[in-house]
Amino acid sequence: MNCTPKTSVTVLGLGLMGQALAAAFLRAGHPTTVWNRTSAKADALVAEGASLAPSVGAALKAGSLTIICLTDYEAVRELLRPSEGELAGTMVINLTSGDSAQARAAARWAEQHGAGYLDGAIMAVPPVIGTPEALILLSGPQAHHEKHRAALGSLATITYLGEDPGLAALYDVAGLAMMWSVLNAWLHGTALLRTAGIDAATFAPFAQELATGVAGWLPGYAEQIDRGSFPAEVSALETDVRAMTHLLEESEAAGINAELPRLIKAIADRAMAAGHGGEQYPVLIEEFSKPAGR
Ligand code: FVH
Repeated sequence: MNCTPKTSVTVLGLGLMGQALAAAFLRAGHPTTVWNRTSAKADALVAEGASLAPSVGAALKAGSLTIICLTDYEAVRELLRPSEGELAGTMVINLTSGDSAQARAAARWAEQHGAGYLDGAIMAVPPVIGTPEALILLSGPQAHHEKHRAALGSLATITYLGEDPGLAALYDVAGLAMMWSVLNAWLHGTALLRTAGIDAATFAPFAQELATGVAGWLPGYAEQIDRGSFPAEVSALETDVRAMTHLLEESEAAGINAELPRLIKAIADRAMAAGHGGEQYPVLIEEFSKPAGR
């Protein structure tokens, strides 16, 4: 039997994700206090043993650790401002999605009010919270992370990224760029194949294998980017650009949306015009690292 005393926790915000977080704490045996603007969303958790705090201020004082998971940072501001006098001496971990500037501003604000603060990003859907499959990224003072990582381990696998409180949000949006780019590429390929009567389910396994293969190139390409040297070891950009023309022309001829191939080619064309045609694909990092068209 594990007799280690469990950290008392508070969860502010009981949307789909907040409810999953609170339920995972309860399952792991943490004394759990909850609060939500719409209090009925706490009913099932209270039935499972959570305590419902009568106010945000009381909720902040109830746990040695407060998790916040609301729609956005504007909601976090609206929620905490009236109770800012209660923040001193509390420890807040904000798992609300946002950007790095919002995370850094929230960290400064919490610090000014005497609260410890870590910012986090949840890379998981509610049903997997409480399992190692769920991933939570955290950033902010390392001492806070070390103190609270055991309790946070009841929610997910925790990856600590560093002292800059904006890092979790930055990784989060970088991950979103990956996710939507891969999905859009797959949707474009699916739309092309459907013009020949091939359905999405037939293309999906082929696309999956392709995506896995491309993912395997990343460490080598990352080395080139970090060295700032892009020798064409397997293919030159000018060869890729010829294939981009096939993609664009095929898409236009098929009468499907050609915005994605046009964008792909426009970025590569700029790198070609800047004299990088003989180098390898990751040389495009130079185009991705400045505003479009400069
Ligand atoms: N659900 C998911 O799959 C994900 C995946 C990864 C990241 N997230 C982020 O988690 C945040 C919350 O998401 P959610 O799915 O729990 O969202 P909702 O179910 O819509 O719940 C929103 C909660 O926020 C409360 N709220 C909104 N505005 C205010 C406010 N001004 N004052 C106080 N509370 C506010 C809302 O309260 P109520 O409407 O129930 O009264 C909910 O508790 C989000 O950042 C995702 O990006 C989710």
